[in-house]
Amino acid sequence: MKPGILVARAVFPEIIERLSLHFEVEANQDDILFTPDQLVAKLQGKAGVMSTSSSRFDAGILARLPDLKIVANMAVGYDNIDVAACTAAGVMASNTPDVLNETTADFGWALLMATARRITESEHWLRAGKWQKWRYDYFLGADLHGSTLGIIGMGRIGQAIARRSMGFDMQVIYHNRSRLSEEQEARANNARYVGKEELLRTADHVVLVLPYSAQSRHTIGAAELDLMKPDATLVNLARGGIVDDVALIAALKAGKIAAAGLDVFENEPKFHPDFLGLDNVVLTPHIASASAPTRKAMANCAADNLIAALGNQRPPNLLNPEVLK
Ligand code: 8YV
Repeated sequence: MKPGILVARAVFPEIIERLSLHFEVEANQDDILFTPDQLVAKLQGKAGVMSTSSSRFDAGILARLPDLKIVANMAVGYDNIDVAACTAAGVMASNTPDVLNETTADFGWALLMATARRITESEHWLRAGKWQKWRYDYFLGADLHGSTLGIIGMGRIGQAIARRSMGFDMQVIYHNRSRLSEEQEARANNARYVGKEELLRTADHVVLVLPYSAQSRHTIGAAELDLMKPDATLVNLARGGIVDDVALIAALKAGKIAAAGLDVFENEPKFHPDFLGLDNVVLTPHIASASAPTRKAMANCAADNLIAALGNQRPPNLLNPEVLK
C-alpha cells in the first residue's frame, strides 16, 4: 500500500501526477487555506505533507499528528516550521534551497529598480491621465550605477544579488551572521563585510534577504531607519516581520528614507493599509520566486524530499538530520 500524503496547497498538476506514482495523494487543487484544525483533520493517517509558508507546524500541531513522518516545505524559508519540535516528534523537515536563488535575485533587482526609479508611481500617474508635458523634475529617482548596495543576509540569494551589481559598477557592503570566505566575497562583487550600523549609514540601497526568526524580527525598526540616508531605498524580499511596518510607514511619510520596495508583509496576505496611501512604495504579493521554471523546480524539490523520506532514503534537503539518529 502506498503511503498517504497531503499536498496542502494547489500546485502544478504534473507534480500531483508525479507524487501519485509513489503515494496516495490528497491534493488541495481548490487551494483552500486550511485552518490549523482543518490541516490536522486532513493529515490524520498521512505520512507526509507538502507545505508552503502559510501553514504552521509547531509542537501543538505535531502532537496531534502521530503518523506524520515529513513536512516538506515548498520554500527555502522555513520559519513556519518549528524544526526542534519536529525533531522532538520524530518528524523530518525539509525546504527547497538553491533552486530559487537566481529567480529571487532577478526579482530583487526588479524591485530595486522599480523603487529607485519610481516606475510604478510614474506609471500610475500616466494611467491617471496626468501627463500633459515633460518637466525636468518629474519623478527624479536615485541612481543605481555607481551607488553602494547594502545587503543584510548574505546567503545564497544575497550573493546572487551582489553578483548582479557588477554590471552597475556598484560597491557592495553586507552584514550577515558570519563573514563569507574571501573567495565568496570576491565572487559577490568584492563585497565588504561591515556592521549593521555602518551598512545602514553608508548604503544608498538596502536589500533584506535574511531568514526570519524571533531574533531577526524587526531587524529594521525606527532606530535603524533613522540611520539610513534620506535618499536611500529599502527592499524587503525576506519576510514581512523583518521590518517594523509602523516605523517604516512613519519613516516614509517623514522623508527619513526615499522609498521602499516590499514583496513580503508581516501578516500577508494582509498588510498595513497605510502603505496604500504612500506613493513612494512598490508593493508586490510575495512573488520573488514566481517564474514558472523556478516554481516547478521548487515543487519538484519538495517532491524529491517526500519521495526520499517515505522511501527510507535521506531527503536531500533535510533540515534536522539528528532526527535520523
Ligand atoms: C515561497 C519564499 O514561494 O522560498 C521562500 O522562502 O518565500 C517563497 O519563495 C513561499 O514562501 C511559498 O512557500
